[in-house]
Amino acid sequence: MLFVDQVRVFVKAGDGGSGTCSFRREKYVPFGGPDGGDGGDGGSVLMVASQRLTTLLDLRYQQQYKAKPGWPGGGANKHGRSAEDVVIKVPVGTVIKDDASGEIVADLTADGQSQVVALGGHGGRGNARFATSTNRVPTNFDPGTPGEERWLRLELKLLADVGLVGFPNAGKSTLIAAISSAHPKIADYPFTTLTPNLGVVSWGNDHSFVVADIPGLIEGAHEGKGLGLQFLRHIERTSFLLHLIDISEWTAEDPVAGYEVLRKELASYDAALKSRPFAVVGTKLDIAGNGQRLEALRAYCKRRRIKFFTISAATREGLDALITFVGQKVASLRIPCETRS
Ligand SMILES: Nc1nc2c(ncn2[C@@H]2O[C@H](COP(=O)(O)OP(=O)(O)OP(=O)(O)O)[C@@H](O)[C@H]2O)c(=O)[nH]1
Ligand SMILES: [Mg+2]
Repeated sequence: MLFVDQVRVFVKAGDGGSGTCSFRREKYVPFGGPDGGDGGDGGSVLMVASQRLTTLLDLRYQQQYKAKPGWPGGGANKHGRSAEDVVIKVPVGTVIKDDASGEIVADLTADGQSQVVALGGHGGRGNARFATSTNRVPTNFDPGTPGEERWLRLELKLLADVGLVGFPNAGKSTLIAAISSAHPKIADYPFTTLTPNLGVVSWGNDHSFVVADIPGLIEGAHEGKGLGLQFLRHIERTSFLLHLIDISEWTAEDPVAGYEVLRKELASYDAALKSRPFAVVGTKLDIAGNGQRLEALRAYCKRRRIKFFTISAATREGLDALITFVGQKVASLRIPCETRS
């Protein structure tokens, strides 16, 4: 399925229905008073977050959403019917921005959360409402107010606790497949993963956290090389990062240099992401050979006091220790700052 995480849409709410000018006409009742009813309200446009959706794809196909206007008022004090709201479903994690000002209209982070993005116009008053003791035959009425309209920019930012960041082929998808029930594509060529995957990892008695596996980064990603940095958007909301570095003997790149490139690319995307808590994970321990590359990375991390793990998703060595550490870390980071001792 196509993964779309950015779209522009136009929303237009319905105008309010016009009030009516009318007078009571009945047999044997001369001089019937004003009886023009009010117009109905125009329909609003709403966005609702739904857990069932994982992409903004539908909104790429339909770009314009218009609600109907309210019905005009009628004679005999009949109020016009209000129009129905138009409801647009979006995935949980959708940030709605006003396209012109860039201002955030809403950030829908919970299933069922909704936001009115274009408010329907109010129905106008009919002439019956203008009658006073001094003006018993008013002919004025309100036309109804226009519905709001604007262009919106939607950005999907997945909700996950932990982000996996690494070069292509580092073993990110293999790790998420080994520790959660996610089934991403895994292969020994770069850029196997083209769209983010989420996996729920259970640990301890009844704890869990959500991991996001995103497409690999390469040197120069900030200049658009490879798939660029666009997918880092999906780990912006994470509280913890894991940098996966391939330490197997067949890999040509130097693991320490690779780590430094990763950090540099992260920093060019967003300084806040660079200061996020993280740990380094040496992957493919089962094929580490004489362990020279592994030891070089371990020594480097030790010197810089960076938490370092080694794992093999193939033999599951080191996975339990990693999961427990990350689980505890995520739990401590989830506690709001005020209550943290
Ligand atoms: N022997 C061994 N091979 C592994 C291990 N983890 C991953 N691999 C292999 O490494 C290759 C790349 O793994 P992926 O999980 O697809 O790598 P990725 O980081 O998701 O790569 P991209 O999606 O391209 O960014 C695959 O052939 C995996 O089978 C491991 O622990 N041991
Ligand atoms: Mg992958």
